Amino acid sequence: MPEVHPYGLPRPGRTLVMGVVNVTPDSFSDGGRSFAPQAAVAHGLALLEQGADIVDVGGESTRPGAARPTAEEELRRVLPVVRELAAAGAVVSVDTMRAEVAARALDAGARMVNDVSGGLADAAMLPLMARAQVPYVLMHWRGHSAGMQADAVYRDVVTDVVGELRLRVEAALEAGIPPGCLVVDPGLGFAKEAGHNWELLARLAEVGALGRPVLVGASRKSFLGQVLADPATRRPRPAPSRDAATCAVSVLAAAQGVWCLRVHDVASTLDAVRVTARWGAEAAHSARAQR
Ligand code: PMM
Repeated sequence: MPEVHPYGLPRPGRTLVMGVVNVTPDSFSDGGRSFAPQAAVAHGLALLEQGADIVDVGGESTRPGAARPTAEEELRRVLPVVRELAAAGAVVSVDTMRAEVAARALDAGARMVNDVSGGLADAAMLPLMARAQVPYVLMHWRGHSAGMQADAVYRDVVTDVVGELRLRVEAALEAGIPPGCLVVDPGLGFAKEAGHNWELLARLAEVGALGRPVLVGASRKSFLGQVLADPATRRPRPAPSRDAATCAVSVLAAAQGVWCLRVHDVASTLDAVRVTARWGAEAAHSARAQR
């Protein structure tokens, strides 16, 4: 994985932990628990207390099949939450595909933009990010949630995802976004079947070969629920009970040098990445001593 860091964000010497604050009525993984702006702010503050390096505030559910809110509704959901969390000292990322929402959130104190469409959903997004010059996550994406699982067709999922992400990085650079702002994300669960997600995780180094910091969002996703299915009923494990599995993915991804993990349960992943960093430092030290 590349040893590069996006401009202006914390560098604690380990993988960063981004806590999820969904301001949506229908997020699959927390059942819309933080929907009311005040509840979302309280949730964000709790994640900060747990040690989140970044809090990611989103007002659009990207659950497969989800309908989109209007831009006005998305703004109504995210702006008060961004404003309050930024005022409380949080490094706030805004999870949006809309340039207007990104711009207003940056004005309200957000310091980073997480665009699950990699700049494909809104033609105004890349020019905005070229002007804003803040960290910008380009996620692999093939279309809006309503029909995205029909696009989960690949020759070789890792080669195809890396190739499509490379095109997004090139488009971002051509638009004038500084390379030091760009982060890439393989987009687990977005136009991906469970097997595709596992293949991407097992071959994360190929995503890192794009030369940009890598963000991974595996937290509580359904491919983990499938692995943990009840052996008797074959029913997948429900989302709120997938945190230990998420933590296992966090360890394995951090050990591969992933820059940031986007998770719901910050405390467990923070412990995991701290242990992984300590282990990695010891392994590097031993390797040097044996030389
Ligand atoms: N996943 C979700 C939402 N935003 N952003 C990035 N960069 N990567 C992801 O994998 C990602 C994301 C969907 O998960 P949620 O509904 O649990 O927030």
